[in-house]
Amino acid sequence: MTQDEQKQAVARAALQYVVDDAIIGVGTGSTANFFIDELAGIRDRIQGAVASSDATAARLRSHGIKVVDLNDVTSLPVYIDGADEITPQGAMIKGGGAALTREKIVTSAADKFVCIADGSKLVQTLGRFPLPVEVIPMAHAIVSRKLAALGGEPTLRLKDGQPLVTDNGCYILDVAGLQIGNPAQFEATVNNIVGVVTVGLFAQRCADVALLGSPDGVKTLV
Ligand code: ABF
Repeated sequence: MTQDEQKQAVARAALQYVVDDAIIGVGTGSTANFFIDELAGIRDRIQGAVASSDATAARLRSHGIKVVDLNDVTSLPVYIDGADEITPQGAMIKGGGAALTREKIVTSAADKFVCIADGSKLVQTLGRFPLPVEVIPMAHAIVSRKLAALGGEPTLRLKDGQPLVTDNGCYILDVAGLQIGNPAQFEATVNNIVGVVTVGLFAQRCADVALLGSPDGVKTLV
């Protein structure tokens, strides 16, 4: 199976976790987009979806799926989203799609986090993918220095030559050169740096289920 075929297969497999008559959380990225396209086929079974980005909200609406404000729900039975890296224990690096803050917020409201990813995302140790860190614009230089002091190689994410601005009006530092042996501890450390909005480590709250593509089908982890 190609990478896209794996993404489509795990997106289709994730439909089994959709709860009838519920409002569900939906993530961001190409794999999440495959899921949204599959969800369209059963859109009458759900009441709507909370989106983790403006891009996801637009795609949901294009399929006639009602987009619900997170402030209008008390909890979500399930959140389905991709990842940039995931360990066999379900700890993830997320944020390659610049939606890490809203993804983490929606994750926090979900009873069950179902991660969907092609097999290339499975790693034993997180860090080969540069760790995204969303920061308040005025603090990107000082946070960058503090991340370098932790052993990272931070780079300000650019778009068309200018700092990329997230849906929340913030910047992103991508931190290369890390081997994150204790993801939950490193998540707490980076969270405590003043000026950091969100670190793209999902380890204090891992995926509850991981559907991973492989050359011979979908494997369920965690
Ligand atoms: C999103 O899924 C992001 O956190 C992450 O960057 C992305 C993975 O992208 P893709 O599914 O396109 O590989 O949740």
